[in-house]
Amino acid sequence: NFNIYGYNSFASIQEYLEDVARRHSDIVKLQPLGNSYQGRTVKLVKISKNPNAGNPIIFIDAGIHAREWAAPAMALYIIHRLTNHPDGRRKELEGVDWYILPVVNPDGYEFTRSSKANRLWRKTRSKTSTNCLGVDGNRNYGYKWAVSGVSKDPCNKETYAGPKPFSEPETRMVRNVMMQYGQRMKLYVSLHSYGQYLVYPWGYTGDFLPKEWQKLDKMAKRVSAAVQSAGGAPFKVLSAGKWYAAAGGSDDFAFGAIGVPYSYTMELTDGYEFVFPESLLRIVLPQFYEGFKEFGTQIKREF
Ligand code: 0X9
Ligand code: ZN
Repeated sequence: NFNIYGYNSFASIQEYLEDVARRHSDIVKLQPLGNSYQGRTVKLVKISKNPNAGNPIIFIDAGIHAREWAAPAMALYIIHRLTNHPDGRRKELEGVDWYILPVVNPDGYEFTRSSKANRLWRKTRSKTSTNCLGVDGNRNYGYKWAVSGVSKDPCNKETYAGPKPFSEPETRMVRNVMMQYGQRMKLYVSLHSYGQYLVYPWGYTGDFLPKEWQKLDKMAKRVSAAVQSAGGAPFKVLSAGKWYAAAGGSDDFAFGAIGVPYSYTMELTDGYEFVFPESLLRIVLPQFYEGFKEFGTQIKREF
């Protein structure tokens, strides 16, 4: 019952991933990273034609925010396209390895699927106080943690930063991937929705930019142009902090703590806020995919 152009349950996503790994065992490996707070196993999908070549790695994650369903759908579509190339050549895999984590926060994701009343849940589902559940995973990373754009109140449903950096098993799993492969990681993209923004560090402040901002800006604009050429809506390209400052994001951690040279948060879709119609996925996912091909081309060219 898995539908690549649909919104799938976490269980059917897991089955799909196992199936892809079985059907394409020459290029796909699943690496279990650990368990979510409620015990769901989170798996990293590693796609490579030559895992021993030391190729640059593109790391994409999705679904840290529970309600942003377009993001896991995009991550899964990227896996689908990288493994089902029409002419069998898989140009995107030449000289670049793709590591994809389609659902970082499966507990939150399943909670948003469980009833209409829960559809707009954002955080994890950990018990953080006597009365309230959940931490905003994208305020929980340990770089400039909690210096801006966060709530310290566990009952805040949007931006509670957590009791300490990396309090959540979900953010620790992403951190561990970055620490394990960080030296080879040349691009990190965290998929979110909504609004068609492609933003780069710093996220914790809008007062200044990293010295490399022009390279970050240029690559993002090329990606946006590629999506537009495919008929998609362009992305607004700027630093995350100039959009609005918020600390503890995964993009700043990848860039500032790990040293990943290109790091982005990509806010997919526009016009429907968090509830993007399932029927439109078959239109937008292929358009966005052209942007990821462009990311691959740029990374191959530079590294
Ligand atoms: O606020 C966020 O976490 C992201 N937007 S969302 O609507 N998906 O919640 C933007 C994060 C941008 N990056 C940083 N502020 N570090
Ligand atoms: Zn988000």
